Parts: sequence; structure tokens; C-alpha cells
Amino acid sequence: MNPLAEKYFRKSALPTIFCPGCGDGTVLHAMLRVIEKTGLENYAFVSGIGCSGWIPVYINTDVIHALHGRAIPVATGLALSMPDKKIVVFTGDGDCCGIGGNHLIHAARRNIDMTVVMINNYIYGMTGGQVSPSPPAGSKTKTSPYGNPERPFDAAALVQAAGAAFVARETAVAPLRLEKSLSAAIRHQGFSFMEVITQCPTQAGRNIFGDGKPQTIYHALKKAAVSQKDVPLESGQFRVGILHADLASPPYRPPLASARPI
Ligand SMILES: Cc1ncc(C[n+]2csc(CCOP(=O)(O)OP(=O)(O)O)c2C)c(N)n1
Ligand SMILES: [Mg+2]
Repeated sequence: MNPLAEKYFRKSALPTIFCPGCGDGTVLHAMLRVIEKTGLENYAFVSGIGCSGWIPVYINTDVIHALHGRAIPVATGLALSMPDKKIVVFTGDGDCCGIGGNHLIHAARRNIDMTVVMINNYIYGMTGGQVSPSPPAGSKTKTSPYGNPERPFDAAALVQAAGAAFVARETAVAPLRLEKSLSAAIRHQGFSFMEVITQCPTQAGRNIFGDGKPQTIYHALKKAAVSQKDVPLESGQFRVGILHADLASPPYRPPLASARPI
């Protein structure tokens, strides 16, 4: 077993539910590498429902696997009652922007001290490939068989407009970049948001990308991720890196709370 997995995994929860080639394992591994540098005892994790909601369940520490769309309000309660912990939320594009969208914008507006990691696989993965709020326009899914006529949410722009002080976007196909931005998001004091665009070969692959091979989406994401500014969402490309960082914005803290350690 990978030494970090050996050290930090909740082994009773194995095997993972992830399909072969899923990007969720890469996100989990990036989190383990950040934990190795910062100390597991400093964290509490919250997740919603979906494949991505399982990511923190495999970490052997305090985890709340909450209801669909409700990870952020649960995390808000934890952030206020346990200000000495770093609260990290793992949520899917459906969980975060669909059913949970309202919670997302208000946590950003309030600048609650938490990191929200939104796993954007462009689809409702766990429930069989229904359209989510975030696939590229025109995507064919189980519930948009003729191509989705809706515009996608740009969640990173949405939270920035709502007041998020730290916003980043990475992919699961560039794991070292992912770890670096995740680490910066976690060290940020206040609300930080990370969108991680991942490959879901089983649902997004077969439906949106027309091919269930993980490497097909892998190469597509490698090509689409660019670091220059002002890439319109409609272009099929997206910008990666730290998109916004306002280090002076004071986080919402209950009176008398001490600063958290990391
Ligand atoms: C209130 C409620 N509505 C619907 C569902 C069914 N449901 C479970 S997971 C899911 C979609 C998850 O999609 P996403 O958040 O993108 O996560 P992914 O599986 O793609 O990682 C849905 C609709 C539910 N569990 N609870
Ligand atoms: Mg999804």
C-alpha cells in the first residue's frame, strides 16, 4: 500500500467505491500529501452525497458524511464551534452548485473559515449520469440526450462574486499543481474555494466525452487546462491556478475564538 495511505487510511472502509480511472482518488491523495505536511490532528472533514462525498471517508479522522447539498451548513456549524480545526468540505458539482448552491454563496459571502473542494466531473456521477449545473454547453448526458441547452455555472466566478477571498481551479490530471493549490487554499484563513476538474470515465466519459476510457478524458483535460487569464467558459478551455486571493479580507469568527493552527 502507498505509505501515506498506510498511515492515514481508515482501512475498515476499504475498498473505495471509486471506479478504475476516477479522479477522486487523485484528489484524496493530494489531501493526504497536504495532511502529511500539516498534521492530521488539525483537521475535520465534511462531505455531501455523491461519489466525491466519499473522498474524506477514507481518512482516519473526524468526518461527517452529510446529506446531499448540505455539507456546507454542517461545516459552518463545525467552523463556528471548533475554530481550532481546519474544516475541509468535499463536494460534487451537483452537490455544491445544484441542491447546495444557496449554501455555497452564503458561506462565501460570510467568509466562513473553511475550504470547499468542489469535484467537478461535469455530471451526477453516483446516480447514473444525469446533467449537472456544470457540463460544457451542448453536453449529452442521460437526461440531456440531444445536448444540454443550458449554460454551465462557472462556480469559481460565482463564489468570487459572492465574496470568497481565495479561489483556485486545478485538475486531477496535474496532481502536483493540485497539491500546491490545495495547500494554499487550506492555509488561507477564511473561505477558500477550490474547483477540481476530474475525470469520471464511467458517466462523463461514456456520455459527454463519447468514450469510457479514462485516458480520453485525461488528454482532453490536459489540453483544456490553461494558465492565461480571460478564457471564456464557452471556449472549452478553462484557466487553472490561483484565480483570486484577497489576503486582507477578515474571516467570520465567533467572538473570543482563537486562530486555528494552520
Ligand atoms: C435530497 C436528495 N436528492 C437527491 C439525491 C440523489 N443523489 C445522490 S448523489 C446525487 C448526485 C451527485 O452528483 P455530484 O454532486 O456531481 O457528485 P458525483 O457523484 O458526481 O461525485 C444525487 C442526485 C439524494 N441523495 N438526496
Ligand atoms: Mg459530479
